[in-house]
Amino acid sequence: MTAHYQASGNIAVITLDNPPVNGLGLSTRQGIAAAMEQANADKAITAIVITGAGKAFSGGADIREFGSPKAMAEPNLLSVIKLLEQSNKPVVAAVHSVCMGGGLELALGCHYRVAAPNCKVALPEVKLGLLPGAGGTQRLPRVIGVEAALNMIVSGDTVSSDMLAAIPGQQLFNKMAASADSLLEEAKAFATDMADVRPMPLVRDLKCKHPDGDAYFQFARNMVRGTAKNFPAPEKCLDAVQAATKRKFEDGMAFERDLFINLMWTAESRALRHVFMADRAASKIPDVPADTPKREIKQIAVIGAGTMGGGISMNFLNAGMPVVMLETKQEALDRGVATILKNYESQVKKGKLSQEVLDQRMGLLSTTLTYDDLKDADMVIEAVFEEMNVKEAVFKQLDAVMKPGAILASNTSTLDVDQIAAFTKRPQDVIGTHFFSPANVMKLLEVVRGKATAKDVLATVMALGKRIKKTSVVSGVCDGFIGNRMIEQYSRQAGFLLDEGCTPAQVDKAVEKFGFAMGPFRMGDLAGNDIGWAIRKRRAIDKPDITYSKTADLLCELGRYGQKTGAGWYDYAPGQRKAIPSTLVEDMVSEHRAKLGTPTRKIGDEEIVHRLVFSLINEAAHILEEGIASKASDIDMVYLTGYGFPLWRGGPMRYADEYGLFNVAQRMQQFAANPQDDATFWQPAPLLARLVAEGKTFTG
Ligand code: T1G
Repeated sequence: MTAHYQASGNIAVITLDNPPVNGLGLSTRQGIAAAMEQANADKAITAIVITGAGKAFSGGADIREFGSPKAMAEPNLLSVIKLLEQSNKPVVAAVHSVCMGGGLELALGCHYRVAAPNCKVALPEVKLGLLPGAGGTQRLPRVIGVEAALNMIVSGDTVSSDMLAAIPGQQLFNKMAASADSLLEEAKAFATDMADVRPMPLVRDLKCKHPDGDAYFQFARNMVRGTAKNFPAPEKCLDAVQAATKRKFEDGMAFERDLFINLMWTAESRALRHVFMADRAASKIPDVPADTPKREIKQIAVIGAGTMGGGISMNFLNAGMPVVMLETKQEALDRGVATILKNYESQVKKGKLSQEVLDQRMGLLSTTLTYDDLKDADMVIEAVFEEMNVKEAVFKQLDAVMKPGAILASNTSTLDVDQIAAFTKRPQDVIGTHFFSPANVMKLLEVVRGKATAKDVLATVMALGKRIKKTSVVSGVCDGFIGNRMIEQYSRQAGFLLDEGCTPAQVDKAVEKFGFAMGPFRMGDLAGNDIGWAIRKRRAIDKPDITYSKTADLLCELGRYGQKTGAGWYDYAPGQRKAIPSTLVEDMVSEHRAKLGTPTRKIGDEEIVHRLVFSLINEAAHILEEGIASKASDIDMVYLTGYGFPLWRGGPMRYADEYGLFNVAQRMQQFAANPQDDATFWQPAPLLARLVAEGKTFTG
């Protein structure tokens, strides 16, 4: 079992030992129960200390068991906590490093708690679409007060043990140890002092009141409702804490349990738990072991000081890494540096950055017009014009000057990284690092692995992505990698919907109601409609059989590239970003429809959303089949962090599973029957068809 027992004099020490964070899985719970029985049966034992091995006291319930029979199997966490409270010898929790979720609830079931300084304490269940389900909503308010407890539980935020110990009148920590190193000895000494104290204090016996309960909770409820409209858990957290102030302890516990079990089965919680695991799984690459040696990256070079080059540079400056930025003209360099400085200065004005940190970051930035100055850089990222001949010229120069072992990365958003690698004599050192604009803000980083890319280069870049706080997802080489290849189909469907009778605003509204941050037409106006125009022109040569609505080309022919030209699918007041439906565009679309001579019809939101979202899903199934993405959860992370897919739906693949793959395939067949749509595209991808036939899911 993953909890060990050791008698130390008259003190029994129970050590949770379930790496990596002592999750309270079934074997750990069984271990604690057995140890409690042994300690209580041993007459020589006068008190009990519970602590955690490794880097945590406990990170809470074992998330890996959720949805499996183990999660609720006895002894469940409530039963274990009851054993602590009913022990005939005092139980002292020795808390260090991480004490979260069920881990904190376990500690709250002990008679006493001794904490090391700087321990991360939280009830983060709300971030998983849950609420503390083992007494946290009933016990925490009793030891730190209703308001402090409500803030922690509704936000899921982490608070340090020192901060909590400083709350006036708190009874969460009975003693603060001098350090994590002395914690166990100090806890054992404290246990010895408490061994004969009776009655043994129980948190459940403490009063839980708020002087202006109803008014306070009404205010809090209004606040929670305003910020969590698509997430049911926060308001349930509030209901549970309010119950702690109104009901007897046992009734409050029963109420909490009901709320917890109901939340466990919500689609939102399933989605958020999926995202928690998906986020961590993205860094696991099937054929690149976690202990693959990494190259040392200290100095970064960036080619291009434009929007992307500047944004990319900021990521590394923010991480305290020196960057040398190269351009072909001094005024381009000056403009790039000025933009970076302006970005930092606006953060200083908002109080998000100190002047000192601004100066430190700008001090790390240098510029040059000559490639020779890059010879000491450990990694270079090219962010020049998206034309292969320009990439060729740049990579040939880089190949000539960069030191051996340097990593050569391209920020290309769709071009063939294998072809770029072939411009050099070191294809094994070439990789794609596709940042998303604005590169210093967007979390997603597509790490494009070429056929020749060395495993240590891939491991190095993935670790660097983590260092600059990106969500890095590995993609193989194909046109558009993962995200843009899928958004291509999504955009095609958006165009077809215009041809069939929708307006841009109608499509955007439906998609934004579904939860996307921005609909396809508003997104086009933001990113620039000319980008898609250039890609379609290139594709017309490479893949002439792909059909599109002509509306997007007609729009660009009018010079309506979007916000950057003051008009796109929408009109914009000068200097404003508010999208105003454009009669000119709607007339243009109507005239285009008339020329097509095809019947137009009223299309409902459900069809709009599912034609767009299912097009992502079908293309994603092809991407998985081709091995461009190694797992469905990676595709979810791409869409959640790079394309504004609604978090509470867990990503397109999780959404497909929630909707039911059989239903997705059925709906796709109906779309295929639409003569104005692309019947070939709507044939279910072989992987999707196989999963439907086998009754399986994308995300397990
Ligand atoms: N269960 C199982 N595995 C967990 C885990 C957990 N609770 N927490 C983390 N891991 C794994 C994680 O998947 C990763 O695995 C490794 O640990 C390192 O994580 C009844 C029901 C604890 C602050 O929500 O916030 O208790 O990828 O990369 O940055 O009310 O993990 O190495 O294989 O994040 O040092 C409530 C969630 C559960 C805590 C550590 N608890 N975890 O951060 O490492 S619900 C949580 C975290 C609950 C009760 C309810 C963080 C961390 P791998 P990491 P880290």
